[in-house]
Amino acid sequence: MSDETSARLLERAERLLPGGVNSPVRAFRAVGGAPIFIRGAKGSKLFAADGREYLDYVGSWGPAILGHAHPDVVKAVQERAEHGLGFGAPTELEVQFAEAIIARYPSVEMLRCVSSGTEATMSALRAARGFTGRDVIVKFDGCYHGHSDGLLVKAGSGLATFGNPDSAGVPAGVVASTASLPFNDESALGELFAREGSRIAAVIVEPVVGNMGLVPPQPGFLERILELCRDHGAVSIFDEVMTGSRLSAGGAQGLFGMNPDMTCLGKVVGGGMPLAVYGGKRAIMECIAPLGAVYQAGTLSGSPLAIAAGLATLERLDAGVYEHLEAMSSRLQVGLERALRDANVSGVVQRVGSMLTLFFHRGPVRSWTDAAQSDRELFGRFHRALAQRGVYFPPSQFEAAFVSAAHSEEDIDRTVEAARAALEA
Ligand code: HOZ
Repeated sequence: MSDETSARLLERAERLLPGGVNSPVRAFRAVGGAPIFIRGAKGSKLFAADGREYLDYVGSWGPAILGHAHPDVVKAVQERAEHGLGFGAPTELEVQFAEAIIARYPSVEMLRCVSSGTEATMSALRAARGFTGRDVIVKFDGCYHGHSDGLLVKAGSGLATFGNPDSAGVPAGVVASTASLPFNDESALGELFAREGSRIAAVIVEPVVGNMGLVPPQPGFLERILELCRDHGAVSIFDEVMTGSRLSAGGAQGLFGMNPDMTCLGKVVGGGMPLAVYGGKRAIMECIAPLGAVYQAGTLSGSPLAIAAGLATLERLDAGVYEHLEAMSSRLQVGLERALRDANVSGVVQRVGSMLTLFFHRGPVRSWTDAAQSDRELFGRFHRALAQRGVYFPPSQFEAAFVSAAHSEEDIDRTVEAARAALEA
């Protein structure tokens, strides 16, 4: 649903920006609606341009784990801004940030800051190729790792939403060395390694997928990735841009007790600012310039404002916050499951920690093949009906919803009531 103010703004925007937006999923086309323009946000609430209020489960697509405009995060950015917005030179803050990440991610011995998740995954793969001297990278269908050329193969999320599994404008030669396999399929991975193991530079995976909707790994799947990489001298990369410091202080790898060779972080660790990280084993990271021959650079990398927001966020993510996130998210899951049952609608709610998806699919959804069978038409109707009732859910069947520390029991109960009415509408 869109209000008149948003409709007017969209008309202006569409003349100037492709689809009126700066990132495709925001256009709401996947749910047959029009985007709601946002004026501001506080805690669990978004305020639309027309003044309407929404309970938010997009959370800026993940970063707003403490809720929007958390006073300590805002204060940290304001205080930092007084001292200059960026210098293109090292700061003590970057060192503190690297220490904070390494303390939370034992698998990361050395890291580099970049400005977006796309940059992090793209650079991690370059490092892995430089380190191994090999070309082939392996990903999984429905996993999205940003929009760099070599990764736009069966990449879930926005691409899948638009029924466009691969992007135009990507040379065939670039994706020729990307293999995409079914997620959760250990035998397909084993067979590929048996055939091509000596050519594989890296396997990159979202350890808990957020970009085909929320799909958890089957027991043993991630372990098998790490084992095959180890046995064949390939680099294992966990793309924790969505899950990092959200599923636990140490991300999905902290939750599962795993030790990948490399990790990509973004969203939460940047506290809502443009900041992402790639890091991992020292021997791999020492391939990065100026220590090694793998080049990667960025004027805004390590922006002091972004680092200040990231540090302020990480410092507030204590055990109490994760307990609250779990309690609220589980309450939401149970409420949505009951609402589905009572409305006699076929659907499944998949959740890990504070990330969840209601699939209009009988479930379980274990792979992209499963996710793609969801009833997207029904999701679109559900989404529009929720928005009419003041609940802002991710505008695609293939995106995870995020609960924040600012969501209260009352927020969750209101959301469940809205979902109940939306399912019965
Ligand atoms: N890449 C995000 C979805 N997985 C969308 C980001 C945005 O539109 O801001």
